[in-house]
Amino acid sequence: MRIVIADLPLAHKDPDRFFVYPFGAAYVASYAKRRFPEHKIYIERDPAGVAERSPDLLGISSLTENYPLARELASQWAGRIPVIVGGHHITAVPHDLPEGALAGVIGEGEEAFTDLIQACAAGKTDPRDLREIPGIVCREKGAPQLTPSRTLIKDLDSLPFPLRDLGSRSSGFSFTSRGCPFRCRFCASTELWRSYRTHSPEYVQKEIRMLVERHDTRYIYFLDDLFAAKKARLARIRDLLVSSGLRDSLSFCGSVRADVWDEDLGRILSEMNFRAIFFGAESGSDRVLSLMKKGTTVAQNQRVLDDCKRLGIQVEASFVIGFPGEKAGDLEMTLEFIEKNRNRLGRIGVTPLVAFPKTPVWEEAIRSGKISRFPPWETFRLQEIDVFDPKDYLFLNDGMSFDTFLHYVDRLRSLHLELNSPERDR
Ligand code: B12
Ligand code: SF4
Repeated sequence: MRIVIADLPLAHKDPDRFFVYPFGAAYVASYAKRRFPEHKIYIERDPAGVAERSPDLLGISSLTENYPLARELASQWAGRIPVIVGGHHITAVPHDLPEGALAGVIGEGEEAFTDLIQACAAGKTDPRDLREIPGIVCREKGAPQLTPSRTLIKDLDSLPFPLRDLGSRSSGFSFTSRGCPFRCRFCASTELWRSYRTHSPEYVQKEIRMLVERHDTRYIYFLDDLFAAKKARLARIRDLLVSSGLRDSLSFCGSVRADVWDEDLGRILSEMNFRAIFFGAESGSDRVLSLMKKGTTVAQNQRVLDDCKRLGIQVEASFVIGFPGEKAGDLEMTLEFIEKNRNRLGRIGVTPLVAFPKTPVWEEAIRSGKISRFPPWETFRLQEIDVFDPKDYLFLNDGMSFDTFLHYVDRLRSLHLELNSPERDR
């Protein structure tokens, strides 16, 4: 069989400027390749390019914002070949399975996808044949039916490295853990990964060695939700990279949280050659951090910025604005926090809140009638403040008027432009 996994683009983003490795498709593909060496498996990033690959089975990887595109692609192929949808959106809203698609995979995709390939290869494409496969959704008599949920893969090291066949772009990214131990109220990661699991430091070292030897990688961006969740694991990764000499030709960036940060962690990252960290500072107001159930404080955020300045690690901090309950005074504090830390911040991200399906803020907006269960998904897009279009935005905040919010959007946009200017000396 020829199997194509389409990783869908975002309508409003230039795929060249915003390229990041499509790990969902890449893990699912490498797992299936190992189990079925007889099948040909391709990742396709251009929906129009799917036909050129003459697929016998089509997988589609999609988030919420690009789900309308997933539905369109599914409808082009459904009825001709089996179509299987995976990723964050179908996981959170399984009842939204496109008409004609054979199945949706809920959550972690490697095992369910291979079970489905096996069924399709054996000609078992009636939904009744698929009832025994855990962790999927199928349509029976037109209505989406879920099978029992699937247990998560216990040993992440049993997974092969993700397929890296996108030429020179295959390098530079790694995903070393699944999930996050925390539960911020706006985060859509929790629903998919359910718990926090990690690859061992030895697996991480092996993958980094492969990236260096095969792809001549010099800089690695860890895409984990929270790379720095466990200090002991990081210390071991650092030791392995130092003792093997790999550290000397590499630098890194990855995510931290202010409440896991301490002097020791800063030292470990610095010794590992971390050039930059990403962290969700989210707000300059403790009241809003508490509404978000972020579990961190402004003082902790400040400490990360102070320590990183001293250590020479660049900080890229992100902020969420418009959270339900946030007031004008809170946004004033966020502005002040950013202004005061101008010389400690690298680039910043400021995004108006989007309530992604199944997050606690989504559930609350459904309960209060502010969102319907099947809204137009294309409006569920995180808009950086520099391209923010108020026409498309669903404002969920009762704590201030939309006009007041827009006033702060303008002020924050100016700061954003200044701090993110390519001419700025960081
Ligand atoms: C790194 C990251 C980014 C990077 C790279 C994105 C990318 N292309 O991978 C950047 C910063 C660019 C980014 C941008 C965006 N991101 Co982002 N991102 C992440 C993050 C932290 C990790 C993504 C990743 O690499 N995962 C690793 C792989 C292995 O996981 P996976 O893709 O989910 O795949 C598994 C399953 O979903 C399933 N699966 C996936 N595809 C398929 C296909 C088939 C056929 C099958 C069977 C199964 C299957 O099996 C896979 C393996 O088990 C996640 C949070 C998270 N930890 O998942 C958020 C997350 C996915 N991003 C999110 C969002 C909203 C976005 C943006 C839309 C924001 C925006 N408008 O700019 C864009 C979309 C960009 C894009 N086209 O993908 C949300 C998605 C919520 C939602 N319901 O849509 C998340 C969950 C963040 C959050 N915590 O809320 N993101
Ligand atoms: S720390 Fe980050 S990844 Fe973890 S729950 Fe909060 S927002 Fe999500």
